[in-house]
Amino acid sequence: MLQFGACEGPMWPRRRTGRGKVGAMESDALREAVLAAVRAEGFELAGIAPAAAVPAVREAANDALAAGRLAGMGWMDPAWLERATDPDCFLPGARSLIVVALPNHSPEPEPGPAAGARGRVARYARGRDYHRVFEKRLRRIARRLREEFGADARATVDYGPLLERPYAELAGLAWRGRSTMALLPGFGPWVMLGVVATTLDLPADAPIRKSCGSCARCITACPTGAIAPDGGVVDARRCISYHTIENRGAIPRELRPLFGDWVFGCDACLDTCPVGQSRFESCAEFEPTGPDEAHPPLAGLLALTEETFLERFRGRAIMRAKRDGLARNACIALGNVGTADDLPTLAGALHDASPLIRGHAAWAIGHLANRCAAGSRVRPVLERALTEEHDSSVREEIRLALADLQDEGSR
Ligand code: B12
Ligand code: SF4
Ligand code: SF4
Repeated sequence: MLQFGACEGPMWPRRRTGRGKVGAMESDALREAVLAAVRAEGFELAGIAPAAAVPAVREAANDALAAGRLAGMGWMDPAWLERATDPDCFLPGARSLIVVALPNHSPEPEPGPAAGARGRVARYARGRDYHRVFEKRLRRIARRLREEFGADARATVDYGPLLERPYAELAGLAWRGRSTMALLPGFGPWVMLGVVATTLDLPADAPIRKSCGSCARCITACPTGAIAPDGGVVDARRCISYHTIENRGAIPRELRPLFGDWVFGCDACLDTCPVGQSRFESCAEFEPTGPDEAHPPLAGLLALTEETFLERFRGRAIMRAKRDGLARNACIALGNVGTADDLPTLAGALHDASPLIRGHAAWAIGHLANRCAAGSRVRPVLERALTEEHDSSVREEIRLALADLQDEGSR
């Protein structure tokens, strides 16, 4: 019985539909014609998976949800996970999933002029928003499948709901790494994924039979210990990527010192992966146009207003963090990698309109002052802020920062 209000309908096998005007075409010839249409849109990396439900993945995802490992991503409820693991819900009558990938390991830009402490943006988010990079091309493929192949078709990148990584495995494109990333031969984890579901019945690719073997580098490299000791599971509650992108509230205090300079996403488990270390060309649209997109000056992020945030990040994945989220992340990064010269910037952020920023600025002032032996210099700043602050959560942050503050003589 289907639960959680999932879509109704048979699981597998399903009815054959949509052969349309290519009904007589040999299936191998049909597959080649479809893949040619996919390649014509610039997707050299593509594979075909049967549009089958994946109940084992659903179960694992529901376990993650029940254990709290999906943190605050409330949209991933059991009904969402049910739909995201059954392509028939995404496209009724779906028979095949065309899974495509675009490489995103763009080269590091030349270092910019000295601009104080800089943060770090995950590679996938340095250029154009990947949703936009994929969407137009995927929609054009779906249109061709409808118009030229007489089939139904529907495209997605990310939002589906459709879990993309398990289908990349089934499409013979990738295998699953301990970091939970889909690893592509030659490219490792450095690809973004997209899917076109279609009612065409296309011969599927054979899954790649590979595993991480004895490697556990991503598990060791994760700064926050978010990957389970045996791998294969990420606990979003500890994941820097989750917190800097999806979390709209306060970042757990004990994790903040571990964030380093990350202000949007995190590549630590990808950077360390030995798969795909050979050089390859990345999709040009993922390349940053300058150093500030990869390593933005942190003071500049704290100075953003809602308007300047929109102006600067429109069309880029960073929009997802929103202005307050990005400024919160910048506070933490400044606390971790800034110098005593950044204390006035953080003191200014104690007057930000957002309590989220004021609270994180208080933490960052305390953390940075302890790092640079400037405790006695900032103590009066925090004490004054405490007398002026009305928000209880910010008052608590200031109190904790004061309690942790080390005066120079006490070091
Ligand atoms: C939500 C989400 C996140 C969340 C949660 C990720 C997570 N690991 O749970 C957060 C914000 C933390 C995140 C982070 C990142 N993400 Co993300 N994310 C997604 C999204 C939208 C849904 C994934 C999801 O539902 N996760 C929920 C958990 C439960 O699923 P899971 O870990 O993927 O797999 C579970 C089960 O499905 C099961 N499982 C998986 N495969 C199989 C197979 C079998 C046989 C079985 C039994 C079980 C099983 O094991 C896990 C159980 O815990 C997908 C896009 C999509 N629609 O699929 C992108 C996606 C997975 N993310 C992507 C990227 C690039 C990232 C980051 C690298 C971004 C960054 N640099 O900061 C990090 C990497 C973190 C990591 N190590 O996974 C890419 C991955 C590409 C690739 N090569 O794998 C995707 C596919 C987006 C895209 N369109 O390209 N992401
Ligand atoms: S993205 Fe960063 S924090 Fe999240 S699992 Fe990978 S290394 Fe750990
Ligand atoms: S770092 Fe090692 S264990 Fe982790 S995904 Fe890559 S190959 Fe697998």
